[in-house]
Amino acid sequence: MTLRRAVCVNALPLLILAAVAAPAAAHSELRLSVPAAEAVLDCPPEEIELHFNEKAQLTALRLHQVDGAEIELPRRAIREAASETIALPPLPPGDFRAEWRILSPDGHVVGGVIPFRILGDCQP
Ligand SMILES: [Cu+2]
Repeated sequence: MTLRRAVCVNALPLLILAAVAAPAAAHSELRLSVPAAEAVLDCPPEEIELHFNEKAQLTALRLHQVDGAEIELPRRAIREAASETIALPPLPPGDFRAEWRILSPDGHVVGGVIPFRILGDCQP
């Protein structure tokens, strides 16, 4: 009896924490990207990989050269997937920002920016 009461009292703060954390944990998030945010690359990447914590729809991905034009990316079908790999055209050295947006299964839109730098063109 005493033991059971102690367990219940200890479980209460955990339950409150879980209730507070639930809304934030409900929507999808970016777990990993390649290139990573703030990456400094010797050579231009040939693709961008986005890995999410669950299946989500990548509804937008835009790539800009900082102080430059938007770089056109290949068209792709929007699907539900835990990761996406997007082929890139040849990129020059410089600073870039990849802006992504996903639609979570819970209906929330989540987005972010991955800034990265390319140092060289690595042409033979
Ligand atoms: Cu959500």
